[in-house]
This record gives sequence, C-alpha cells and structure tokens, in this order.
Amino acid sequence: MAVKLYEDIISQRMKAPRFKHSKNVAKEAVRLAKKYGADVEKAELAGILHDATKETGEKEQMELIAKAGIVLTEMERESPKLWHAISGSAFVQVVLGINDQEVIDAIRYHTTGRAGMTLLDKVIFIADFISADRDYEGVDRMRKITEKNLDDAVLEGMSFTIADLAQRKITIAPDTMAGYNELAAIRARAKKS
Ligand code: DGI
Ligand code: FE
Ligand code: FE
Repeated sequence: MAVKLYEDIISQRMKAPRFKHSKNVAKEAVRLAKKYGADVEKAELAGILHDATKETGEKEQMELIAKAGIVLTEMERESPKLWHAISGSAFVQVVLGINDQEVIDAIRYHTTGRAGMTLLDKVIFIADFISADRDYEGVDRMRKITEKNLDDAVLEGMSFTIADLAQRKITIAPDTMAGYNELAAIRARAKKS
C-alpha cells in the first residue's frame, strides 16, 4: 500500500514525536471517515501527510509553495505557523505527485479550516484536534462532541482557536473566520426552527 511508502518518506522529514502524531491523526481520520461516511483511503493519506512539512525549513517551504504556483496573501506571509499547511499541500503535489484535489485541500486547510469545508476537510481538521497524543484542557469535551456531531466539533474547534488567538492578540486567518461564520450561522438557523 502507498501509505507505507509515504510513512517512510515523512518519517525522514520529522522527529519521532511528530511522526507518531501523524500516524495517530491518520488512525483517527480513518475512524472518523468510517463513522461519518468520508473516503477512508483519502482520510488515511491526508492524515499521514498533513504535517509533512511542519519541521521543514522556511526557505524550503517557500520554494515548495512557489513550485506549486501558490501565491500567499500578505497575512499568510506574516503567519509562519500557517505555512506548513500550505507548503504541505504543495509538497504532496510537487514532490509526491499526488493530484487528488480533495486530499490536497484537506492538508491545505487542516490548520485554519475554511468556508465550504468538505467532509474530508472536517475529518482531518478534527482528527488533528483529538488524535491520541492530544492532551490539552478541553480535549475530552472535543472528543465527546465529535461522537455526536462532526459540524459541532468543527465549530467548537474553530471557536477554541479563535478565542485563543484573540486572547494572545495574534492574527486570525480569514479562512478560519469564514469557516466559523458559516457553521455558526447554520447552527443559529437550526436553533430558530
Ligand atoms: O501542526 P499541528 O501542531 O499538529 O497543529 P495545527 O496545524 O493546528 O497548528 C496549530 C498552530 O497553528 C497553533 O500554534 C495555532 C496556529 N493557528 C491555528 N489557526 C490559526 C493559527 N495561527 C494564526 N496566525 N491564525 C490562525 O487562524
Ligand atoms: Fe499541522
Ligand atoms: Fe497535526
């Protein structure tokens, strides 16, 4: 299976703890894909590769992004924490030759989310939040919500991230805000009816 090959490739690009995290995210993504009806193979692939460039130097990340033809917004350029999601999506295209847009997008938006998230986007976003290695305060709550409703979990995760970033006066990506607004509006409408 191709996933084994990809495991070997990324294990050489990161230290043991992050490799372990990547395997945990892939495992959780497979579980969520089965539970919520997403493509299981794509979930495993996007899960194992989602942080492929998290320990890659900034120069190499910028080269990957340029090679993939991606132009960063000014805000993205000024948020190095967001680069690995973008350069990761570039890496899987440019270096691994993956051309499945759903897999590419799930990696690209795994940190910020976005408006119009696909089921696979949501599976990877949440798998990253609740993988076995996560132990932040509130992870139990996230795991409980995830078992009931995936959209509620995504909204909860975005609200958690936005609150944390705002608290620390860090810029919030427009994609994060757009994803949050979309899901919050759907929830408000559902409550009214
Ligand atoms: O790569 P991981 O550590 O597994 O997790 P991740 O891809 O969710 O990255 C989390 C980091 O990204 C965390 O330090 C918060 C930051 N982050 C998430 N959303 C945003 C953000 N940073 C900025 N500037 N803006 C965002 O919208
Ligand atoms: Fe990440
Ligand atoms: Fe991650």
